[in-house]
Amino acid sequence: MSHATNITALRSDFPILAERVNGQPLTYLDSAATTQKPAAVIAAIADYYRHDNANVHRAAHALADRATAAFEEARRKVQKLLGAQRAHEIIFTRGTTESINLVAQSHGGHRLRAGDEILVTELEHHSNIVPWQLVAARKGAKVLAVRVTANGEIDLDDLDSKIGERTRIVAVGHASNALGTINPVDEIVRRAHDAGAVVLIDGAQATAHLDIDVAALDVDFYAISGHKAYGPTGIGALYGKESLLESMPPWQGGGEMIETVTIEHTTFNRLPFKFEAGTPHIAGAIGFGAAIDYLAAIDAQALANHEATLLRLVTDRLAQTEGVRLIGTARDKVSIVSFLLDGQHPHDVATLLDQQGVAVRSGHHCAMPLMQRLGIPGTVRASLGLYNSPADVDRLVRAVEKTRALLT
Ligand code: C6P
Repeated sequence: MSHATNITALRSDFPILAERVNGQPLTYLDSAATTQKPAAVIAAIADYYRHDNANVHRAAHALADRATAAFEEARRKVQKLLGAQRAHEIIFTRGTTESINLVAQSHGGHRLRAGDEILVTELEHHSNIVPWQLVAARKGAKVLAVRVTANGEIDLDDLDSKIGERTRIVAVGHASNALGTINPVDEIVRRAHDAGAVVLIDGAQATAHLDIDVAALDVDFYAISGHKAYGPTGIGALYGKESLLESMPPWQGGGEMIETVTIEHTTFNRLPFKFEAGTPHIAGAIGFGAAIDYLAAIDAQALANHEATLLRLVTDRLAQTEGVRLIGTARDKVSIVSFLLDGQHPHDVATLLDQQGVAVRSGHHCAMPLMQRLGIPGTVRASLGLYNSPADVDRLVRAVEKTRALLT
């Protein structure tokens, strides 16, 4: 298959980018919240509902066969995306949040004992903190956090000092949604395994930007969301090592996840269905599969170069803009830049940027412990996707300059 190398030309694959907002052309810089969807993904979802819609794994009729085949094909696409060895190690979920809750409730609920420790970091999204607090409270376990340095990197010395014989689970993001920091997950997996802990990686912000290979990483669990990687909302996946998934009890009961049911007793279905109670988001999985195909047709090196160039450009331009303070200057970053403008509240800045057609996110980015650590209420965050261009960076910088003039 030939791979698209002209990344700039791909912008026209995204119909929404032709929208105007507040009377201005749209400059979409909020891809870390959710990416826009290419026409191929929108078409795959519509085609499924037009031609193949039926429930999966249940009926003997032709449409049910087609829907089931398409759904299981999507699972194999996720398997390939993550580098998993077996398709049944991929569990479809609503997204990263649900994937982490599944592991916390099922694995954590089953294995944790009073006094055990779960290690997260100060960089984590709330989705990789709160599920652990819930299970820790239930089991008498403790959640500890590794410190983050002033430039937004995980302090590996602090990690070493906090991993101990009570550590059962280490849960860490692959890339930070608030600052863009790429974490040294291979090193973290190694150190956690040396201490006998299992490792979950929150891959929400990695999927669209980084190569993922769960087998090479030897990670135990990896959680992702389709909508952060050009797929639809409401669908995501959990990768889990077969041996761990086999040892875990189901976490939700219902149809699909059973083998036999009597009023007194149930035996459970095999993997992955044991963890997929109820009718799944079939169209979502198919749309996610189409997004994976879309990404796979792009030259990975060209895409990485495009995003690295944009990140350098936006970082340099903002650093040179009067009144701007960059937050998070790690060496390795995905294309996310966080900043503050003079003493202005991030929400005020984002509102004025929106009036100029520039969509960014502002606030704590669901990372309140990180904001507390950095001593700030929040940031303005510009996050870039494959469809962004130097012209978008230019519009952002001009809008920031104008905003500063308006506010000061
Ligand atoms: N971050 C952002 O604007 P869900 O909502 O389940 O698809 O993903 C949750 C999640 C988990 N981990 C990380 C690192 C994330 O970035 C997110 C979602 C969005 O940054 C919405 S809060």
